[in-house]
Amino acid sequence: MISNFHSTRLNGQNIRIMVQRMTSHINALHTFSSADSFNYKTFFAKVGLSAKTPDDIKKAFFVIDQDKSGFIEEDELKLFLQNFSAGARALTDAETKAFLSAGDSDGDGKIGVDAISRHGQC
Ligand SMILES: [Ca+2]
Repeated sequence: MISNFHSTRLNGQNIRIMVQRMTSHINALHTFSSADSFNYKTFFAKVGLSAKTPDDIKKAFFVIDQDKSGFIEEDELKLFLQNFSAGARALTDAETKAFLSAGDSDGDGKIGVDAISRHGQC
């Protein structure tokens, strides 16, 4: 048998489409269209990430982690909503900091994939 490992590798475009489909029938972004209205718990619940498997959540994480550093840094977090819709606004500084502090369990100023997975489970 020839391994099909390579055909199952993460594909950014496919993941992006998957994430967009998740949001297409739930107008989650509209809920947070005004400044400082963003709440990551409500957002995860609305897009259905709360009900996804850890693998699904990790796939979403790697879309947000644009430079593939393994962490979501403040800049990436700020543009978080634009991964779901290109026309979405950037988070405000207050929203970004609140989101960051919620996911930054060890105080290093960035969110690791494990932290995101934990959030998806709650
Ligand atoms: Ca990163």
